[in-house]
Amino acid sequence: MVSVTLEVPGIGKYEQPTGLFINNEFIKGKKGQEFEVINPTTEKVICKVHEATEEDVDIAVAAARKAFKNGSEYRNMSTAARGKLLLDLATLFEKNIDLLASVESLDNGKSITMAKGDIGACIGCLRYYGGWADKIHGKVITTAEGTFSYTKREPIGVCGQIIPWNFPLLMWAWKIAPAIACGCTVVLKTAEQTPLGALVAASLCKEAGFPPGVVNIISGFGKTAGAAIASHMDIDKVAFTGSTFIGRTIMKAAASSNLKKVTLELGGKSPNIVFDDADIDDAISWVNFGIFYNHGQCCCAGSRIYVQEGIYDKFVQRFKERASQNVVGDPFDPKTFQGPQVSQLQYDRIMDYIKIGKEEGATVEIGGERHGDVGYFIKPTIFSNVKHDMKIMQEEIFGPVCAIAKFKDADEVVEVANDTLYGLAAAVHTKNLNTAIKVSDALKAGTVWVNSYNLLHWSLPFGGFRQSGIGRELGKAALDNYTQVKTVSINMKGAMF
Ligand code: TXE
Repeated sequence: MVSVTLEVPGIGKYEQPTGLFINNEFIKGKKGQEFEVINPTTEKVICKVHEATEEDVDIAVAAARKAFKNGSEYRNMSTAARGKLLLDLATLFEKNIDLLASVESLDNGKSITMAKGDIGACIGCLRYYGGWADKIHGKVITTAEGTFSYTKREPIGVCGQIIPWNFPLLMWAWKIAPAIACGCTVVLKTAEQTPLGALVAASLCKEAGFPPGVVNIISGFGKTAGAAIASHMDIDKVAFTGSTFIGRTIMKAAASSNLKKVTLELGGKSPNIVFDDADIDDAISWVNFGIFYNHGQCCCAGSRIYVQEGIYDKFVQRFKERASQNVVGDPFDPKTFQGPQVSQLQYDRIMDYIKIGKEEGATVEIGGERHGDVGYFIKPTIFSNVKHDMKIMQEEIFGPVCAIAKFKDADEVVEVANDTLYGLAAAVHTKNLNTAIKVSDALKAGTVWVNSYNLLHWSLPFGGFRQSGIGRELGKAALDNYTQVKTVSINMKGAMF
């Protein structure tokens, strides 16, 4: 195995795989290149991992294609046996929860408490899709006497999957689990910032008994390995989570190569709406969680906060007090709520937006600056007096920064909430059932939470309206992404013409 010995707080020494996971082995890349993985808390190098280039993508795709061939060990498995692979993998995640969570915190900077929550959600997702594997059916469709027609849901084939760095293991599970439930094989590229947890998880796939070539995990960069996946002629489907900009690139590459099927989960600028009649304490708690959870690095982050005029002043004051209490610091301290941003680049992007917000004339209620001297930490930042056309109200910041604005009534708030390119998520806080339903109906978003925020569940479809994406992940809906319908029509009446 290509690996290094690392030390993780709370775990001690462990063997971190660093190779490309192809055919159930950790191997070096063809060009022999490696890249550094940085600890965002200390800004120091954790280790180097092997880098996949175009040639390695070809090798991984060939392995996945071979595993997908009719008559292969994988294709000969019963659907229940395939489901059991995911169930066994879930059990191994459970056994290794401390290791997986610690590696995730080290690599990404998220607090250990949140990382454990992520692994719990991975386990739920793996089990959920393990349960689906033997329940994916077609239909019998009657058209006329003497004909017999049915549909089957067949696996799409070799799937390329490209994931981001904000939830490295959770995105891994969201992508791998439905693909395997449907009988596909996978070449997954992790984000260059956070390759470590996925490689540990890859070794658990082998331990769970996945046949070689079914799951292949490669570390590498977007412009090389990612682009090679998107334009590969022998990949049948690409699933991507990341920026809207790169989502568009991937769709173009898919269109100009082999028209592979595409699903995209992209950016957002989600509105979080608080009405006068909401329970103010609960609403503040959810608004705080909605934007500052995972350091604001959530595609569905509630970054635009609209508060009705009757409670606006009280809300801003109390929200400031609440957010100031969020513990920012060492991810391995169980009391920590917010760790560092993932990278220098993300830190710089966010600080740039903070500067722009100040220059545009918004008021910094709290934060607006770096936290500490080392690590990519940014203080929770709340802007008020934000106008609708300001950049900080329009563009995805992807950090612990939110903008608050006042509104008069439901019509006005729906209008501004919907005036965005995005449509991933939204929330409404009110005690009035009619308001909750009417406003949820009017909001253009793939998910609307009422009196909560960020409550995702593996059985609930998740994805974007408009430029927030194409297709839905999670729930039964994700099975559509990894299967295609075949119609078989049998004529039982002899020649007709
Ligand atoms: O994203 P990229 P970045 C948003 C967020 C953030 C911004 C930039 O606003 O500030 O995107 O983040 C791979 N062909 N989100 O630069 O570049 C890349 O290697 C194929 C929202 O990190 O989209 C990584 O694996 N792949 C988001 C993945 O795409 C390419 C999560 C995401 O990187 C590629 C992350 C290419 N040409 C960022 N270029 C969400 N929806 O949750 C890059 N990649």
